[in-house]
Amino acid sequence: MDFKFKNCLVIGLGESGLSAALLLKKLGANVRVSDSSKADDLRTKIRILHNNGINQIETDKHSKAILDKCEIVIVSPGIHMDNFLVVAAKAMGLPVISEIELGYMCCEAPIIAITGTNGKTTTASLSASLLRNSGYNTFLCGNIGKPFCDIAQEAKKNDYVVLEVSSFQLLTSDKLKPKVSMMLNIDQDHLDYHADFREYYMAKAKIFQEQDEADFCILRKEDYDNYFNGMKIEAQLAVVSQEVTADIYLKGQDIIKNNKKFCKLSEINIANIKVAENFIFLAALARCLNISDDILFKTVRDFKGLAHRIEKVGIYNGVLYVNDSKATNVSATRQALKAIAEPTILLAGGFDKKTDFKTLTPDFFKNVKLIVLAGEARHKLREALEGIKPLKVVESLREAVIYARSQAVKGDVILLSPMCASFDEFSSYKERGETFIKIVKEINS
Ligand code: UMA
Repeated sequence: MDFKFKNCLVIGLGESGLSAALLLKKLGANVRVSDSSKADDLRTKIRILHNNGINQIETDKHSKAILDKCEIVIVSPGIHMDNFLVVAAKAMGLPVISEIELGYMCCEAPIIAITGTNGKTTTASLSASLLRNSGYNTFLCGNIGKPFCDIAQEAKKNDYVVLEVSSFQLLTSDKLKPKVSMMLNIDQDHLDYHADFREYYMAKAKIFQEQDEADFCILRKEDYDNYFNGMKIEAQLAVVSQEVTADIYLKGQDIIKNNKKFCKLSEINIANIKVAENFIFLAALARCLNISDDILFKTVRDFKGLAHRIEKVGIYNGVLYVNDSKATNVSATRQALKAIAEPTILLAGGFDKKTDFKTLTPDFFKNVKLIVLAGEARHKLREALEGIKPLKVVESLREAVIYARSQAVKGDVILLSPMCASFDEFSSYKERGETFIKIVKEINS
């Protein structure tokens, strides 16, 4: 699409909105921006827009007037589809596209797109390392934190873009055609944003809908059977699993590839990768791109793990503190609890995403000796978990850590793995994780 002189509206002036606006300006478009936050809160970003000659900026509200003569709308991922401006733009017949779709339109590099309820950031980071170790100039972006539009024009056709994509971003992406799509897993999440669970996983399915037979799609066998069987997937399909026979799968302690024993779990330094599924997907990606086993294993050996994802904070008085603030849904916490064998005090709660916690069983909390609940969702969680494990409800993360410390004995693990978003008390999971680390260090100093 030629954006020159096109009247484009960007909704939302967060990281994605700013990046989209600047890219559109470079492409010669007439850019306008609308954000419902106060101008004061957007000060720095507004200054950047002004410095780049973008002056039509609406703040404090969204008004229909901003759509006047508009030809295309670019939405930030956090904007709901029932947002007043989105609804009005659609009613006017205007195309409404995501920031990643805009990036895709302006990018000549092949894309490895990674989605799933959990493990996206770890698998995207590992995939970027795999490609770099194979000699490719590789850009890592998307939901991981760096907007695609930041690098879309910089990435050239012999490079690779590894794009972490959320369901929010996929919902308004109809053209995205990755060279390889990876759908790591599907579980309940973001039910406060999507109309229902089906809308959530169907948004995820957009990751492979434009692919053709020259592309690859890597999917978990169980997800394929449960959600996508019967859907047209034209890409070459690789199914993987931790439970059942597939192209690459886990059998006991062995990884099986093409019906042959490939390696042992212990050989892949699972302590750093933590979740076998991440490795299985990486091995499938290496297979699609003909990357050697040597490079695959080197990538895995060198991986140091990610901050806020089952991250060891330290051992104090024989108690290990683990920061898993990035676990903003139930299945992420499930993975963390599976990765920890020691008796665990779990710190949970935060901003509720309309999750049904009543489905959780004692089996889920097998090694857990106590659950300390804080945050907005604490009472909902208490009601759902009553009788499953001993519970303590407190008012803040700080109180939760202090109480957990008072109950822990040598050999225990205190795990922050909230099963909820952070927005009740913090601006992001990063801020929550950093606060947790600060409290742990303070009270143990
Ligand atoms: N806004 C409006 N109108 C509204 C709602 C919001 O104008 O009705 C404005 C806000 O005032 C704010 C801006 O929109 O100024 C925020 O936009 P945004 O929420 O889309 O956030 P960005 O800063 O653009 O960050 C987004 C992703 N955020 C979300 O999806 C919520 C980031 O993922 C991503 O890293 C970034 O783009 C770059 O691609 C974060 C995230 O929480 C990490 N993702 C969710 C997750 O991983 O669970 C999906």
